[in-house]
Order: sequence, then C-alpha cells, then structure tokens
Amino acid sequence: MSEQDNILKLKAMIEASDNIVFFGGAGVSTESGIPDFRSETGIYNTVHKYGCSPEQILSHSYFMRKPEIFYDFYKTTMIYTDAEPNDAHKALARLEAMGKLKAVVTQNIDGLHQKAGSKAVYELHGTIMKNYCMKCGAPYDLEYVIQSDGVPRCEKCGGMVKPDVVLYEEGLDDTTIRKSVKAIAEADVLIIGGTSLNVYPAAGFINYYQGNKLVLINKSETPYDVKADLLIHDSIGKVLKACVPED
Ligand code: CNA
Repeated sequence: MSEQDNILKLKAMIEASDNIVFFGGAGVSTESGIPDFRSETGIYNTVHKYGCSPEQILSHSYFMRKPEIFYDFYKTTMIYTDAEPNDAHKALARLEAMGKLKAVVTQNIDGLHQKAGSKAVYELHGTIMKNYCMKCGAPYDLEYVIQSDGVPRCEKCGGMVKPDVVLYEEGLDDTTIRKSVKAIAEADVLIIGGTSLNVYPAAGFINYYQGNKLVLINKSETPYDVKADLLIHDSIGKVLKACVPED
C-alpha cells in the first residue's frame, strides 16, 4: 500500500471509532529531541563511556551498588528539561479531547504526553517527574533531583532519593498494569507506535487486544509486524499529524 493509502486507511479507522487506545514507547519522543534506546542514534549505540550497558546501569542492583554512577548516567541521558511535546503527543491529546481516544499506555518516563494535554496516561515504567526518599517516603520533584550534587539525599532524614521509574529487575505497578490491560482489552482500535516491542512485560500487554484494527507505526521492524492489520514504517509524528486534523 502507498503512504497515502495508509494514511487514508488510518484516518477512516479513527473517524469510525470512539474507543481508541495508544500504546507507545521511546520512539514517540525522538521527534522532541529525546534519544530512544535501540535506534542507530539511540542511547545503546551512543553511550560507551561507562564501561557497561545502559540496561546494567538502569537496574535496581546497580542503582543500590553505585548510585553515583547511576545518577551521572541518569541525569545526562534520561532527563531533557527543554523537551516539548511533538506532533505525535499533540495529535494523541487532540484525539482524547475529541472523545475518541480512551488511554495512552506508555513505556516513556518523560511526561510529554501530559505536557501535551493528555489526561488518561498510564506510565508503565513510571516517571522522572516524581521521586521519593527510600527511607521515609518524602516526595521530591524533578528540579530537586537535577539541582542536587550527585546523589540526591532527603532533606528530612538523609535517605537516598530514588526516581519513581521502574528500573530493570523491578516490578511494574499493579494498578497501572490493571488499567492498561483493561483499556487494551476493551479497545476497538489499538495504535502501537514508536516502540521496538522488546521490553517485557510491557510489550506483552498488547496481546490482550481482541479487535481486528491493530495499527503499528514504527520506523523499524518489530516482532509484532506480522500481527498488524495496518503496518506503517514511518515517522509517528508525521503520520498522526496527517490523520488527526488540528481543527
Ligand atoms: P526502543 O527499544 O528504543 O525502541 C524505539 C523504537 O521507536 C525503535 O524501533 C525505532 O525504530 C522507533 N522510532 C524511533 N523514532 C521514531 C519515530 N520518530 N517514529 C516512529 N518510530 C520511531 O524503545 P522502547 O520504548 O520500545 O523500549 C522501552 C524502554 C525505553 C522503556 O523502558 C522506556 O522507559 C525507555 N526509554 C524511554 C525514553 C523516554 O521516556 N522518552 C527514552 C529512552 C528510553
């Protein structure tokens, strides 16, 4: 199918539905200037100075063992305070405001969907916006983490402050899982985009979809390409902007 046919088909699916769910990942935010993990320009290919993989550094055991290196990596490669929502985030927020999109289920931790105006956002891997003291539970915002020299410490009890992001080796939040699975299972149209579908258990949640309008928009191939009813290998910002008119 031509690029134009794909856009027309997706447009028709969106027009006909008021129960769309979006499932996305790091590729949704690359057009905002935040690198993903697995693209050629992604963090896995560009960060070598730490002598171990980003997956190792972003694990719970590494965080506990070497918090100084964890925070050096985390602050320089995972936090982008100047990033703004791009055409993909904005189109999804418009779809929700139109009453068509029921939820955004995201693996991203950057908070850009909310910044674009989306309300029903299920953050499977948590968010950089929230942080808490591991000892007394006191909450801290992103600014506190950025401003701290090295490892942020609780000003009340001196405990180590941890980002509310799900590190490798950690489990996902039960409530977020339940809401995400319910939204996907009940969806009429499931749009998946900007994710390599390599990170589990998150990627497996799309198997709860029961409909026959599974749309996959991703620049590179994924293990789920064969399951897509509509497969678009292109920029997610460009495709969603073309399918969701601004007014
Ligand atoms: P990934 O494994 O890096 O895959 C990203 C996918 O997106 C790749 O297949 C790319 O081809 C594709 N892609 C990149 N840019 C675009 C684009 N503009 N349009 C369409 N497709 C594009 O990332 P996943 O999300 O699949 O992996 C899950 C990890 C990445 C989660 O744990 C995230 O927390 C983590 N992550 C999040 C962010 C963020 O919050 N912005 C950034 C980097 C990593």
